[in-house]
Amino acid sequence: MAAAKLDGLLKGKFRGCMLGTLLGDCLGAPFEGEAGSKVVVQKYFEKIDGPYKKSPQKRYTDDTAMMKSVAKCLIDKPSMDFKYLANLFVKEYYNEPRRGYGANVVEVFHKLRSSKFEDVYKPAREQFNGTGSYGNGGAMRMAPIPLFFNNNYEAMIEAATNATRLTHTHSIGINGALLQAIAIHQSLMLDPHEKADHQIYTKKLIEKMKAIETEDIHDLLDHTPYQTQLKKVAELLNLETSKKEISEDEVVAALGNSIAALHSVPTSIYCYLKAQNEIAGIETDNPFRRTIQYAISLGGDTDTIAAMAGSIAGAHYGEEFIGENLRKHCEFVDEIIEISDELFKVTPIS
Ligand code: RVK
Ligand code: MG
Ligand code: MG
Repeated sequence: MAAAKLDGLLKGKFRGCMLGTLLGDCLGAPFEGEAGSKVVVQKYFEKIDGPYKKSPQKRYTDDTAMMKSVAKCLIDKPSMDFKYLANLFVKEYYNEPRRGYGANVVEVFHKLRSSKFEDVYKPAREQFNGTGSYGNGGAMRMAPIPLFFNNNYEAMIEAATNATRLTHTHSIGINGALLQAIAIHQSLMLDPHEKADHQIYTKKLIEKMKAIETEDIHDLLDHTPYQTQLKKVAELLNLETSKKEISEDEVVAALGNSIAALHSVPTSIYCYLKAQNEIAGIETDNPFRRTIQYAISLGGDTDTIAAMAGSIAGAHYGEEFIGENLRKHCEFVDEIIEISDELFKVTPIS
């Protein structure tokens, strides 16, 4: 393909991925903590994806707020200055504290500020009696990192690890963020008009997690928990290929829908892969909408699971698959496109 065309394709994928986080977050947030219902969520999407009626825009939450800081850090300091990133997270939080942050992470921000950012990794390390947070807060803000480091896998892993360690030091929290980065990286390489082969896609993820899950995890019996979850993702998708319908309850029982990274990052990957095909009860031809609509239908941590699934789907399909109607209902769309274009501008393209 000609270089200019490839350039345009990648720019659209940057926008798609960043918008994927924003739209999943804004549209999923009203359902956070609920039990999940395909019927209710289908009606909700019919309204917002139907003829436009002016209504208050849905607000983004901590997921987008923190992703914004990761992007700004890469734009201002492309060599990645993690002290600067910690400052951006804290500044963002104190500017707008009511964005639905996790309880633990707020304590980390207080400690970072009161210690004057002396050792930016120390406050997170001290949380939960020294085990650190296993929440999905590292994973939810990942999008800009695999975009910026799309040409350098090793540098992506290092940056994703350090960007997460500022708030999450439990290996479940860190490895969940790495898995999210790897999934976005994989989807970025796909043709927007072709489906990913779910068997190949999950096999590649499992291989990559094999190189990452090498240490014992003190409070878990299974020391390769992400590989275990990814195998379940593959099994569920295989069952569906052989025409067995899997209910939302079965998905939640197998993969989870909680704030824990282990029980939300593999779930998001499943939502994205499953939503490449039609899903009973989800009436749309658009695979991006289907991804976030299905993610929200699972209930639980809806803003974050939809944001993570949305950013993986957006990296695959690009912004042309993200409809105008959905965009109009979310705040900050124009700003995210601007940030995404700035990120694209500073990204080394070989
Ligand atoms: C509110 C015990 C632990 C733990 C550990 C639990 C926003 C705690 C976003 C903690 C995302 C919560 C989400 C979240 C992102 C974590 N032992 N419990 N070792 N580690 N927890 O505070 O940024 O929605 O109950 O670090 O990961 O939309 O409060 O925040 O859904 O997980 O929060 O962990 O949260 P935090 P986060
Ligand atoms: Mg949130
Ligand atoms: Mg959430």
